[in-house]
Amino acid sequence: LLDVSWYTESMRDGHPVEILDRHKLQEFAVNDSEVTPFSVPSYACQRRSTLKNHNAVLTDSLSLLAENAELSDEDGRGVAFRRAAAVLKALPSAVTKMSQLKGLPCLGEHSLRVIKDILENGASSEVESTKESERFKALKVLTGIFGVGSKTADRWIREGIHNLQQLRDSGQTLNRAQQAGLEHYDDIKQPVSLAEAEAIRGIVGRAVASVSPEAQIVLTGGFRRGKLTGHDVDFLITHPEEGSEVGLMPKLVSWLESQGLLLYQKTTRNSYLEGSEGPGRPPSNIDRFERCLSIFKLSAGQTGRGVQSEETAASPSAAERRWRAVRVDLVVSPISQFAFALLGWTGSKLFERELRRWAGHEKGMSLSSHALYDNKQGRYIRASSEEEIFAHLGLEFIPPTERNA
Ligand code: DCT
Ligand code: MG
Repeated sequence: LLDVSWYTESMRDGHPVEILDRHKLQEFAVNDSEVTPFSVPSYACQRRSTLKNHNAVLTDSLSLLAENAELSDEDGRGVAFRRAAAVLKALPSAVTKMSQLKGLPCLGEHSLRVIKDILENGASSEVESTKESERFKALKVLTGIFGVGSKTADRWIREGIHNLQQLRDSGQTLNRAQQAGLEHYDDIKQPVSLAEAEAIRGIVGRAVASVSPEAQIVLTGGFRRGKLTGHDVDFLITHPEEGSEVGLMPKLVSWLESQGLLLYQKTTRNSYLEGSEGPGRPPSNIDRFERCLSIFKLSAGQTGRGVQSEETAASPSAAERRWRAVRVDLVVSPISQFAFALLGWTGSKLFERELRRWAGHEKGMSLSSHALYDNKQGRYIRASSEEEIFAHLGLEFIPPTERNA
């Protein structure tokens, strides 16, 4: 029914949020009547989360545990840590005492233990030992290769591969994405700057204009939320006339390839549309919503600020090469689904997950990056702007810069 990867994710999220009862909380609480507890709504999509974070030490620690859980295929634990970190990010000032956390949602026993450890000892022993663990370090390095997920990394680690050199020496068969990922590893692990994202926006914008003059392109992902760096650059492309977006992606990709701008690309048809012929989605919709995962070749001259990359023994620095590799995601959406696609691709990942959870649990609706379906009424709900979608969901509108949960 829905965009498959996101849907299964949100279904896994279906388990109830761990909220401590008063008795458990007492164990953690320092008895301090002067401290006013914070208060935040329980779903991240009900909160305004800017990039300002008064609790970075705590949220970095919880995010690291979330990352470790995700890399170990313990998604439930990962989500629990992500939700806890997001609650702390939303607080108006730094937490100094456990008693301030009384009554806050999404703070499970485990997260509270980590917070308490940091407040009392300056660091969490669990976070420190995770950081230092060989397994975590190996998982980070290997999944840092574009095209390598946690399952592949885990298999390699079990075969004794912990770093890039061991991988190169192992003779493992790599698919095309992984080969490109390994080749451009140093560039891809460098954050993409806003200037680089804007330069790529200009190039892709010109490419789109030349293959389909009326088509529109929007920068989505973290940069739309006001971030100054990202791990990639995300674009959403649409056409004002429904149906005219069909065939746009292959033309766009050919154009970019003919200019030598793509080091790697793989276009996939979105799984949501395959074989889906539900109401509001005629069979002719198939092929209309496509995604291209690419590695872009960005020349130094194109950003006007040079390229950022570190030199390694294996490859000459990006400065010497006068170009760097950048991960770029392109998505084409029909105009009828554009608002949903824009909302879905703006993120953050947790904000999206929480929107879907809110829709399902509180409103009996299914939200995806294509549509909103009312389960009770058995019908799709149309929307032509993000504002309308929030209104249909009974939520106050949260602008992109406040979706940094
Ligand atoms: N997205 C999502 N669920 C996923 C993957 C992606 O909801 N499983 C959405 C939210 C963000 C958007 O797609 C783009 O994804 P990323 O580029 O991974 O996230 P980002 O916020 O842009 O992060 P970064 O700034 O590091 O690129
Ligand atoms: Mg991104």
